[in-house]
Amino acid sequence: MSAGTSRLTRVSRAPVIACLVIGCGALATTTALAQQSIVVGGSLTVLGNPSNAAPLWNLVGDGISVLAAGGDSGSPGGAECTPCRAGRLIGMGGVFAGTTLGSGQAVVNGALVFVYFAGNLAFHANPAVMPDFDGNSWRNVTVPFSMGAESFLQGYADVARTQLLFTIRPVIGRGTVTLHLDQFVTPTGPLYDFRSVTYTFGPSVNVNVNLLQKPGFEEYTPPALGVPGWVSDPIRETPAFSDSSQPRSGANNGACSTQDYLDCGIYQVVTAPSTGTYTLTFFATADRDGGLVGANVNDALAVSSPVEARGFRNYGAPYTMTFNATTGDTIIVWMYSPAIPGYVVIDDVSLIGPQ
Ligand SMILES: [Ca+2]
Repeated sequence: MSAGTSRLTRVSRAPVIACLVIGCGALATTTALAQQSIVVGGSLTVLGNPSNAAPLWNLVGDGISVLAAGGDSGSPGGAECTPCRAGRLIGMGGVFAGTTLGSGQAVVNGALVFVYFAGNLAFHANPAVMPDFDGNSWRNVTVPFSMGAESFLQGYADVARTQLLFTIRPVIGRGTVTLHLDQFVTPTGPLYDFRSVTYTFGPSVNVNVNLLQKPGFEEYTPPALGVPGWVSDPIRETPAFSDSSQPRSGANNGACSTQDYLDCGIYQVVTAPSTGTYTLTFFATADRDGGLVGANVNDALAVSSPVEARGFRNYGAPYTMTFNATTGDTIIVWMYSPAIPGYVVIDDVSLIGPQ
C-alpha cells in the first residue's frame, strides 16, 4: 500500500463512474475519492498573452496523473511584465482556479477517464527582479515555487461540475517557475515582453520561498484578517487583527491588543511541501511579558519563543526557530498574547524550507 493509498478517505456521494476513477473492485459505489497528493512531476504553462491565454498543464503525483487544458486564463507569474524594464520587481506566483482549470484526461489509481476540473492551483513564489539587458533576443528568469496550502483539485464527470469523481486536497509540491521574455531595444531603452511562463514540478534548486501568505500584513485593510493568510484564533477571548500602528516594514502589522484580562492569538496554516528542517522567523515586540511565537506540526507543539517586552514598535532582532516536518504535515505558525492588559505585535514573518 502506497503512502497515498493509506490516506484515502471516502467522503461524499458521487455517481457510479467514480468507480472508474478510483479503480475499485466492485462496479457499484456511491462514494468519491478524497486524498492529498504529492506532485512529483509535470508542469503548467501559459503561452502568449497572459491575460487571455489558457494554461496547459499536467501533473504526476501520488495516486494521480492528469493531462489538461484550461478553459480561461488564470493569474500567471510575469503577467504584468508587458512590457517591462530591467530592475522592475515582477510577481512570479500564480493562481489558477475554478473553470480556469478546464478539462482533460485523468488517471487516478490506474483508471483513465475524461474529467472536467475545478479547484485551485496556487503557486507561491517570491517576486523576481528583471535582469539587466544582455544583448540577446530573449531572457529567462527562474525562481523556486511551492504549492500553497489552499491548493486542491477536483474532477467531475460533467461539464456543469455536479457529479464529483474525486478531490485531491491539498495538492502538495514544489519546483521552479521560469518566465520566458523577449528582449528588444526601443528608442527609450531595452524592454522585456512576456512570451510564456512555466511552473515545473520537481526539486527546486533554491528553497528560499516564504511559505506564508501575507507575511507582512500589507494585503489587509486593518483590522481585517483572513485566508489565505492569517486567522484570529477563535478559542481566545479577544480577536487578533491587522493594524497600522506598529509596522516594522510597509504600513501594516499583526496585533493582539487589549485593555482587559483577555488572551488572544493569531495563526496561519501551511502544508509542508516536502520533508526536512524548516526555519521560522518572527519579528515581534510587546509591552509586557507572556507573549509567545512558535509553530505546531500536526497539532503538537514544535517550537516556541517568548516575546520580550521591547516596547512600542521596537522590534529589534528577529525570533528565529527551526523544526522538522514531513511532506503533507500541517504546520501552524502562531502568535499568542496572554490574558494581561497590553499588546503583542508581529510583522515580516517567514517560514522557509525545508533544508
Ligand atoms: Ca508590514
